[in-house]
Amino acid sequence: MAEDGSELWLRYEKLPENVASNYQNQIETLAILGQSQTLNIASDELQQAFLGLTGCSLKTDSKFGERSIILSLASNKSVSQFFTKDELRSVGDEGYLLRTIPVGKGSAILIAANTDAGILYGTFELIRLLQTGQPVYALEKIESPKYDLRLLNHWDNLDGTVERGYAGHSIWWNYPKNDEVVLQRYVDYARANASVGINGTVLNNVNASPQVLTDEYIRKFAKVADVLRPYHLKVYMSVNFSSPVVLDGLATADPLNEEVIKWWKQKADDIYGLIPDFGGFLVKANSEGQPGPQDFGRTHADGANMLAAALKPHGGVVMWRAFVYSPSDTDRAKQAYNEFMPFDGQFADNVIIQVKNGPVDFQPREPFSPLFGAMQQTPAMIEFQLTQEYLGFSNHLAYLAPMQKECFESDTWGKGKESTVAKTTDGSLFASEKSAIAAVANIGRDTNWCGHQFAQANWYAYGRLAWNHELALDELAREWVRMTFTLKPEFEQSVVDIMMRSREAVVNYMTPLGLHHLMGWSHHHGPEPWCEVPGAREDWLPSYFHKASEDGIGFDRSETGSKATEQYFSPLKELYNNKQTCPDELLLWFHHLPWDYRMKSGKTLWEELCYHYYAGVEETRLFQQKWDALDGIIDTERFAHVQQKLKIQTTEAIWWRDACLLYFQTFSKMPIPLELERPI
Ligand code: GCW
Repeated sequence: MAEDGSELWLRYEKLPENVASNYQNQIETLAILGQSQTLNIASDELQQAFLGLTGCSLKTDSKFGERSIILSLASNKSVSQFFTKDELRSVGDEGYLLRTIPVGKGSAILIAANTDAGILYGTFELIRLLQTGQPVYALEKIESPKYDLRLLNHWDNLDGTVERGYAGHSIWWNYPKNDEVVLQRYVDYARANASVGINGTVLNNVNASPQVLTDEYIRKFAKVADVLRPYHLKVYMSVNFSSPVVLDGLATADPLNEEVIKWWKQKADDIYGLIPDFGGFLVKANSEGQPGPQDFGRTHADGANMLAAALKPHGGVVMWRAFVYSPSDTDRAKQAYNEFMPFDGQFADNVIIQVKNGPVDFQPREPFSPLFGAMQQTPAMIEFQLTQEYLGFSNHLAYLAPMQKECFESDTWGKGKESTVAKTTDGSLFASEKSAIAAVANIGRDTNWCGHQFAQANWYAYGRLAWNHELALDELAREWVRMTFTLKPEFEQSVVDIMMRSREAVVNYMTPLGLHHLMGWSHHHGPEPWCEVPGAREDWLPSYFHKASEDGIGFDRSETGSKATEQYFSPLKELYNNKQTCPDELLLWFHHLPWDYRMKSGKTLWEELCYHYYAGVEETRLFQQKWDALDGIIDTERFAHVQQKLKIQTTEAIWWRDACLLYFQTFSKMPIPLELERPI
């Protein structure tokens, strides 16, 4: 067993003796009814897991009996008596039934599905139950995913660097030659994703190089696709809108030009010739300097629909990003909505609009993007960020599932009460051909994949939530801790507690009360609320967002300011508009308030700010204490790694707190409350 984190949560370490022997008594053989590469993978994984966890191997058989685990397509006659047609229909193409069935005088565990993919997902669910020490004698699960397309986006450049990557170089591009190691890495990547239900991956940066569409790179994509395919993981590509001009010298990339249309059609045909199950294109257009249809006086709909038409005959989709803003008088938080709403309903049915969870840019806390709930004629998908561009890189422990849950559960009021972001995107409120969700990956070539052992939890939990956004956060944390570290309750309790508090801690020491975008210029590391860059775009500077001056702090987006609140439905609009009802967590996102403004707590705004910044730092100290107390429970290597990271986190939390408060104090001219600065 490696102790470096390389196995992620798929560590099949021996369980405590009583748990292991319990499983041995209940499970003896593995019956595989059918033949396919995916079934072989499922069976190998289960055997490997069972052996590791119990110390005992499973005998395989083509028939089942008492104490079998049965992997079977539902169409197989010998299992069809164990479920109804309705149940089968309800699990769809990717779901499964996991059920204890009576066999002879005893019982067996049946994993049945309509497809091999469903069996693979069901197998990983059973493995998860075994790994976490759950009882398996009366299983009854009928599962299917909430989103159809569940993707990772890699911001990986072809030279091997990773934009906003903090875990080493790209796992996809520019490897030194060593095929075997690389291929094994891809297999492990595919296993990890299959184990949490992720079924698609974009292999290159949204700031896309046109080169990906050369034969050389299409072949490289195909090679990866061949490895990922049996794990039910499809490959997608980010494309550059100027590709026809750059690669083949066309005079224009105008999406209505015949030559251009033909060019993309041919490219799509070439890709599908090599990758028959290719997923589709992800496009960042007319955003942060990327080319797009607007360069030719055309619209987002013109651009997206042209690409969609090229992919349509092959069943591919276009994920068209709504991350657009330009230096203008309009509040940056309003721009995506303004640009996209006029086209709602004008996109082809295989276009999905990919919208960042918040209206600005992956900040530790933002309100949800007002496009959710508002775009009712065009499918919208959420884009989360797992790589911690704004949450301490791979140095800070920040369990992001609570942030994702906050977004899922936000009520948009788009169709009245309970029109949550989840429901407006998963196909349950607005009809869509395919519902989808994506997250920017935090994965690199580091041995432990994600830079920080705990960043693995974000990959894990994202996949699980994409499968079912209703899963409980602490449950998810608990299962990840058990799979990744140990079943020992004292460890689990402390570590789950740290995880559950961690995101709020980051918000507090970086950007409390709705503040945002206070980070360092360009690299985004550490605080720089004072940042000024001669000639720089105003909407890239922290002062654009915090607007601190002697009269107060915060961005007035209410009706007396930029009126961004108008992009939300009632009664949310009114709630945000009114500083009395606006939740504290978003107060300075929506309001500019004087330093002595009286908060709900009775404190002044300045004092409240100080309390939040100090509380954030205290939390990181608490995390250190809690972790230190666990010394000796897990392997030294991972223990020391986390211990060291937590030290950095505390140091940087202090840096954030002091930098922000001392800078803001130059305007507030108020003292830091004595009980904070000089605690007895
Ligand atoms: O968050 C910003 C990042 C850019 C990124 C961009 C985007 C890939 O700072 O690095 O570019 O968002 O999402 O397109």
